[in-house]
Amino acid sequence: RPIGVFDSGIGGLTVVKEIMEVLPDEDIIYFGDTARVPYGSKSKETVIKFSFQCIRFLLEKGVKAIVIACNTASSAALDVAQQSFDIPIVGVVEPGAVTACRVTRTNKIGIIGTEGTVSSGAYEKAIYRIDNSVNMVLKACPLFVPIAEEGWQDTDIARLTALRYLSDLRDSGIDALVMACTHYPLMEKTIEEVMGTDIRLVNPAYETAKVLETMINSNGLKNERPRQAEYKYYVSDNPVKFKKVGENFLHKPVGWVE
Ligand code: DGN
Repeated sequence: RPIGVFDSGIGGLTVVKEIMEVLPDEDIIYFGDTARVPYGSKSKETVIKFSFQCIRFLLEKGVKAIVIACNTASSAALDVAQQSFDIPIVGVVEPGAVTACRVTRTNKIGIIGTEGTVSSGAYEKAIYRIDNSVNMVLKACPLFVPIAEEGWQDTDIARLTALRYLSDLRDSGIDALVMACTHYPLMEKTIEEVMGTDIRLVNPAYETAKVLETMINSNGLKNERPRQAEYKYYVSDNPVKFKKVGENFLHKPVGWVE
């Protein structure tokens, strides 16, 4: 049976990319709610409602586990989804928080995400649950999202935007920076150029794939008869655009989309 992954749109493909690398034998069914993106500006109740609809859609496809590959949806809906559905569900917030706490030496962590994620308090909650002595600096970098979707992540425009958003953060004493939005791993090189190599960039997409691997193995859900894995993508609007923009996120062609 496949692993189900959903996001508010296209960004979750950065998580799919990592899952493909960490769990190459697993089939994946992806749902991108492209008709209703962004979730970041919507109320918590609405994001929970949408997330439950995405989960039910994936359950109908027969998935064995679900990854909420969106920071906004993970922040709002992970806990209640875990209580409401009888299937393993993983989000992206916790794995990023755990890694940031593990790598920091100065005990000061930066977190960048959408307005919605930054104002939700979800990262503070997740990090304080691990270590309540950690200091955090949060910053919304909304323009990174359209820049990544435009494929401009390695351009002067990206560098100038990163400089504008991140200069204060760079000089704030943090030594780890969580890229807490699905689109930001595309900007990794540019962000690193601005932040310098002493600040460790944490990619929750990769960490989430590792958590998923552990969960799949410990629940006996691993695909025991490996063959060429199958990937299917469903979207609620505009599959043509999804296919075109998605390549930049997946680093390879997006195959079957409906
Ligand atoms: N997928 C969203 C996130 O990770 O927060 C970014 C896109 C959006 O909904 N604004």
